[in-house]
Amino acid sequence: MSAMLRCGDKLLDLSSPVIMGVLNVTPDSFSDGGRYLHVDAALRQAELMLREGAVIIDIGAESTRPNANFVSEQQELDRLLPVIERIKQQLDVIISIDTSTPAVITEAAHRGAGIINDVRALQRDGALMAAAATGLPICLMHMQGQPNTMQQQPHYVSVVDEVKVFLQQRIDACLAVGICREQLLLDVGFGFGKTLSHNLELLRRLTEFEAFNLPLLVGMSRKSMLGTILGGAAVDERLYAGIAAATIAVMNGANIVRTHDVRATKDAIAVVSAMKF
Ligand code: 7PJ
Repeated sequence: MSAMLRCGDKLLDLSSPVIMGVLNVTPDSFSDGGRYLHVDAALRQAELMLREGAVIIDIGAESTRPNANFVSEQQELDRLLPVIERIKQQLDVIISIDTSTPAVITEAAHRGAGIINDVRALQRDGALMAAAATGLPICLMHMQGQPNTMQQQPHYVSVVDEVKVFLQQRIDACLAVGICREQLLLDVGFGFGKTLSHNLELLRRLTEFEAFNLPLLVGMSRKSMLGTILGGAAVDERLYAGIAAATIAVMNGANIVRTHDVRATKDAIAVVSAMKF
């Protein structure tokens, strides 16, 4: 795996693990919905995460929680583009865009986004071509099913094998449209069509995904898998469990940790880095 990733006009150093801070510009995200709808508030939150040690800010306008409202392409553009422009103007940070929508991929790249993060791994019509045209790094994430129904009855014969096969298929689809392998990042998609035991098996066996020789991104921050482990802890009671999960992920090979809790997660992974890298 290459230690340096070109993200538009910025370089991402992956020689040790880094933090991707989550910035939702949705009115209905499960943990911080509604708070950063306004551009100023979004900028302040990005600034805070940057000060706390985030290297990437991941901006999303579509909530993928079960029963989230559908977001149109226009709504996504309206929510995201002003925030991207403002952060790009004001802060020295890599902007990642959490989207599956081709027009959003294209417009975000024009405004200086550095990474495309797609929970649907570029499976929407036109997304592969749109992403290829940007030349930016792309995170391919595994999900079983669709966001509104994915947690109803997740089923796998072997979750690790099935996620590997899916990711390989999406890598091949990217290569077929001229995307370079070196542009790709992989994510097993914790919580996306997975039971607690599926999530735990993926976390325990995350090292196997190092065989792809591509950077691994993980996101478990505040997710319901942590709430379940804790016997029903609410979203705002999952911080310490999230730190433990992020620590294990980094010990098992994760290169980028996507989190709402930047400061705490950064300190935890610093311990792993000090030991390992
Ligand atoms: C993930 C994501 C994740 C990547 C979300 C939430 C749900 N992108 N976008 N990986 N999760 N790459 O934050 O709980 O796990 S949205």
